Amino acid sequence: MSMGGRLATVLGLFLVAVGLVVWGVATLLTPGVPGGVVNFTNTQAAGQPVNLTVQTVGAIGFGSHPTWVSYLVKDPRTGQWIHDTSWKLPANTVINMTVLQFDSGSPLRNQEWGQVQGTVNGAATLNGKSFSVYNSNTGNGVGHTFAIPQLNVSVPLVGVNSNANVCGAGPCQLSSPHNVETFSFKTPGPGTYNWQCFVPCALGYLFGNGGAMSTQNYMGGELEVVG
Ligand SMILES: [Cu+2]
Repeated sequence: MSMGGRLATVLGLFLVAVGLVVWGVATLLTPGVPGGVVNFTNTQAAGQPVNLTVQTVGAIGFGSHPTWVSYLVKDPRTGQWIHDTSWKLPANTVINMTVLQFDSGSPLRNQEWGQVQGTVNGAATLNGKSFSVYNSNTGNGVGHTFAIPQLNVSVPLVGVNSNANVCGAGPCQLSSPHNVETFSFKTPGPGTYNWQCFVPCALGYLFGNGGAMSTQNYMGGELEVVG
């Protein structure tokens, strides 16, 4: 092979290696499954409340961690459930959340997490009934919380009866036992706000805090609030 040919081969291999490194880093930094960010900024007229529906499942059932607990979000356009916890929302807008809770629960380690905080009118509804605090030592306990620490929002998600035929793999269908919770919060000005579950719900991890609790798209995500 000529000198020029060898140089071209070396250069070509070098570029392939650089490409692989860039692709690898980009993949690591954006583990979001489809789409990256679910866009809720153009689903309704400007200034109108945004409807956002999620479900919480005891086991996601697919992907690289099928046994992990997870949130899923309903695509506002197609109605499909997608495994993506980064949502783009309009600023200074009321977000009407509906949570379909398919997971079982337990008594909370911290009773503070049983309080509804930071929502419009300080309350949430559980299967149609308004509540502002849930005693997790009663009933089926609490499975998860939906919390946005920077906005002081926190809502306990009440568990379903673990002896019932609990949905084993997401996305769960309405025919499986579930609780419906609704609440509203108002987005602030533009910025990035993290949201997460505070109940150490990652089975099999030290104190329940690893795995799904510390991985994007499972028990936490990002609100990308835009003007
Ligand atoms: Cu959780």
